[in-house]
Amino acid sequence: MTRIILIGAPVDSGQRRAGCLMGPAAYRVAGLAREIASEAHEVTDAGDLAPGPLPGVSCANPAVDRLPETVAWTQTISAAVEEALTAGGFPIVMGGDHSLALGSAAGAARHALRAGRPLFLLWLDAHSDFHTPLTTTSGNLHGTPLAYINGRDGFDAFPPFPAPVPAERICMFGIRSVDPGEQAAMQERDIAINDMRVIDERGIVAPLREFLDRVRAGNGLLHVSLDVDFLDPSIAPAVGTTVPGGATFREAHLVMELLHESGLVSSLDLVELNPFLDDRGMTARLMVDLVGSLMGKKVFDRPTRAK
Ligand code: HAR
Ligand code: MN
Ligand code: MN
Ligand code: MN
Repeated sequence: MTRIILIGAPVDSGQRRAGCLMGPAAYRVAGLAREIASEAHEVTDAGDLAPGPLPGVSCANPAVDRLPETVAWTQTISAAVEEALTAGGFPIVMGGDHSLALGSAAGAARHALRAGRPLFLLWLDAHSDFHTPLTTTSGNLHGTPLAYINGRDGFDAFPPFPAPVPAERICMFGIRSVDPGEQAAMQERDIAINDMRVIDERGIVAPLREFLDRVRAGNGLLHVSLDVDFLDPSIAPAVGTTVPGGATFREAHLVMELLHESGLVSSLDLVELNPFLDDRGMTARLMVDLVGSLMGKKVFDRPTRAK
């Protein structure tokens, strides 16, 4: 049994379409706590966070939108995630847009640093989110968290990332939208990029097992960041940045089932759900079902055989 701590993070400063701030409420309505409890885990809902006072920060790139608000959220979320992990819990951050991962990953990194263990990152997303505040042309900071986590320059307005995660410990799945500025930076680094082409050719299991083997061998902690747009828009319409050709229902569940079996995941983000764009709650419900699989739900409990 794991002690799950739900943390509401109604962040919407990382992008310009209103609605992500309703995300935590939608997860509650869709029964996230119930789903987790039904897999015999203890679950506490810590309620919703609020950002602290706005810091007086600015950025050389005039396109950047709502920087002070995003920095304030980063500090609040980082502290909450670190506290949950230190208390022996498994934090699930209910977003909110993907800029919340600037904070959740920082909190996980600070905890890992103190535990003397390496942090690994699994990024499930249509987008690579590898911009810095200096390279983004949209100015939407939800496109930047992975660059912050990897320790790229350009984040002077933010608290320094505690123990940046090297490329070899980062793995992306579902990628099908990369901006030219991100492309160049990613090509210089040894990140495992399982874009949709790789998933089409190899399936999702082999590349995921390769990554999980590395996490296990390194005795690592694993932070998983699940962006709604990882999923194909036909099954998950409630997101502002849909990209066709995403993960199928079964591919997504399979990822969660393998993650459960691995026992390696230590914290999770659920990001980019915009309930205002949903179709009768289908996306919120699918996200809740995916968490169910991560918590150990299966159709048939097979007797364990020697492998
Ligand atoms: N790369 C684009 C930008 O920087 C789109 C980023 C969209 N990001 C998310 N999260 N929706 O993955 O604006
Ligand atoms: Mn994202
Ligand atoms: Mn995305
Ligand atoms: Mn279980």
